[in-house]
Amino acid sequence: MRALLIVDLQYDFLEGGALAVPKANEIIPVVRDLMSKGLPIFATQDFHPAGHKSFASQHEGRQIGEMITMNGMPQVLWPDHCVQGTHGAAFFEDLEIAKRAIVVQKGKDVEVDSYSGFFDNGRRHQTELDEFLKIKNIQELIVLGLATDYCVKFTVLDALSLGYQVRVVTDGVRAVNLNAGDGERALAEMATAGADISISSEIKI
Ligand code: VGL
Ligand code: ZN
Repeated sequence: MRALLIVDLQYDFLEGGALAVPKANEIIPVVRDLMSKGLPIFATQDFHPAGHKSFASQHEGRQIGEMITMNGMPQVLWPDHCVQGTHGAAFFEDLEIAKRAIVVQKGKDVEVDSYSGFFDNGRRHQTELDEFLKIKNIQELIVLGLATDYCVKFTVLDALSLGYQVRVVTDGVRAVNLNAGDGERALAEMATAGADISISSEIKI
């Protein structure tokens, strides 16, 4: 059984948001179209407590976009974003994701970041996503959302490692591109790990 997996389609990653991903709003019609096909829909939501340690604001003298070591792991420092209870953390309303999708929240531990919808970055804790997919007998995921080089990439790599078949929709994702080419490199990495990379028009449902 196939399902859509929509990654972090939240106001803070869209145009005008705190961590706006370039051209993010271009994916909205693609997501809308695929959501109309009758597939089961799952969605991840980046959902940080205020003062999350991935925020540059919590590290004196550090800048947004800088790389630090946090709990022994490399960590990019982000602007404050997707803070629980704020508008920026909400899903893009028009698509009615909260109503139509099974939602899994991540990034709720103040000490550790969580790009993947399945595990935190230290792979110490697992979310409910794998369990929810198994309950619905899903083996194949069609993945869209934000951002290609962070949450999409790590969600896809974990999905593959858990044995799911994965298709990434190129016109349904956009990258932060802190370094030029990060998005393209992320897609190449996902393909090498076994993901199919397709434009939405090639996906027949
Ligand atoms: C994301 C950076 C920080 C993402 C989330 O959704 O790709 N990126 N938090
Ligand atoms: Zn985040």
